[in-house]
Amino acid sequence: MTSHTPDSARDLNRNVRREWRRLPRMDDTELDDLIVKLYDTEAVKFGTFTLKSGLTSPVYFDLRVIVSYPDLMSQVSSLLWRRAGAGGARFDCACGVPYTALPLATIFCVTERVPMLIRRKEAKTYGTKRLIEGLIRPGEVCLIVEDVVTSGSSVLETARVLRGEGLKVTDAVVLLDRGQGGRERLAAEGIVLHSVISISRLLAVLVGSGRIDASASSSVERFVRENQTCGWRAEPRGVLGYAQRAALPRTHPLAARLFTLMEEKSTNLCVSADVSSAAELLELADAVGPHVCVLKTHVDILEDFSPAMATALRELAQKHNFLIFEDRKFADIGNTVKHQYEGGVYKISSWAHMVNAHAMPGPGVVEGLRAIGQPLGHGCLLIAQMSSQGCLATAEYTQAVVKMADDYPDFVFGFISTSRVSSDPEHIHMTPGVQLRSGGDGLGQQYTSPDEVICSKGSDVIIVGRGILASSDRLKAAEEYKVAGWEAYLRRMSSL
Ligand code: S5P
Repeated sequence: MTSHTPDSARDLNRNVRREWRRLPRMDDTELDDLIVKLYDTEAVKFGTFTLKSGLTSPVYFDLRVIVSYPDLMSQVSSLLWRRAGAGGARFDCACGVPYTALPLATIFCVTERVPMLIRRKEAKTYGTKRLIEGLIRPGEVCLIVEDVVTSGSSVLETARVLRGEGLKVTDAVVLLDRGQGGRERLAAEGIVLHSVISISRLLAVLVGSGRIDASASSSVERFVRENQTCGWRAEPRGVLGYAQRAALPRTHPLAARLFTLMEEKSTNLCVSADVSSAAELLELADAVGPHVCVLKTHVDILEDFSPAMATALRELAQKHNFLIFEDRKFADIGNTVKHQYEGGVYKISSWAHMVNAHAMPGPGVVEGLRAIGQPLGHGCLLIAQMSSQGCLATAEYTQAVVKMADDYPDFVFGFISTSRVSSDPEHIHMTPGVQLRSGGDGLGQQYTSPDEVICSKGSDVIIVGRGILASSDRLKAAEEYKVAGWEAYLRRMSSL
């Protein structure tokens, strides 16, 4: 059903666009004040909540309550407007995602003189059977307004309906981004998400104002980290099997080799060879070699490292067709990591197919390593999340790591993470902190089962150390983990 936007409305839009530059900026105090008000009105609650998905969450957002606070409604809609403007959104009309964002969009549109559209949740069974109410002019750009974004699916649903009517959707503005992958999912569908409040800011302000304590804040951060929705479930390209991912044109050659050998050997197990003597390392590599895709080393734990040992390890990697991953966790300026990677006693770049790095120092760390490793055909994993309790990586940090990986496709081919953090199927995810039994080690390590890592978290490779090393029969234990990891992968593929 096509209608024409009256010329007067378009003129008003033009006026509105000119006004953007004159709008007062959002200052930090105003945002902090809003966050505290949201807490005080119980629009944000902390405790134990069962979500629609069945997940138990330490935080709950119920923005519906703010309709009872007119000042808050007005402040929120003004902030949404300013955020969209500051983010460079350009639009002809706006539509709120039903229902909570409807009144917000209404205030926003009336105050700023923007034509509004209303999306029906169900088409009427009589009359026009329209899904959208209001004047639709195909080709115009419609801004979507939302209260909270988790996976982005509500925004996408609204976008699909609007696009189905011939409208363009390029931007969405949201009061709160939970940092669980919605932004990436929307970006994949061509929609830029502008958020007024990020989860990390919300937590920092509530801790700072004494509303919540640091432990409530870290349990929310952990929840956010461990419940990323931008994984393989959300991204159809990510549901491909290992062999198909090996064949994608943008897959890094080392990742392609790894995906291929995983499929050939039916294994997604990486054994973490955290042993202290060269002889034990070589013996372990020879024993578990047929069952692993990657053997991970901490070369600085060895008491008797020698170049000859490194050569022998390379021969075993060749014999059993696995890759060697030196878990060096580089974290310095580019020039220093370059020397650490190439030189010193260990000369890591001469024998390890892959290494990993923290993104904390900024892109220089990748550039330093890449200068040495890329010409040798080596690759690097960035550490996006860690398995240890109290890990400081926030959702925003993890997203920044993913962005950094995207900038170096010829060297960075995946992540160390507790769950899938990139929806790009060319990226491989390797997850440590895996045991068949849950629990920890008393020093902060937290264990998750192979099934959860591969099926629920959407990761690709399980990294197992003491689950195998502490066993009296390491070979048998490795075989058990290999079967558990592979069966989880087959289940994941068959459940799609
Ligand atoms: O977040 C991390 C990242 C890594 S690489 N958590 C980890 O545990 N690791 C490494 O994985 C850690 O250094 C160790 O080598 C291995 C886990 O060993 P496990 O004995 O606890 O299985």
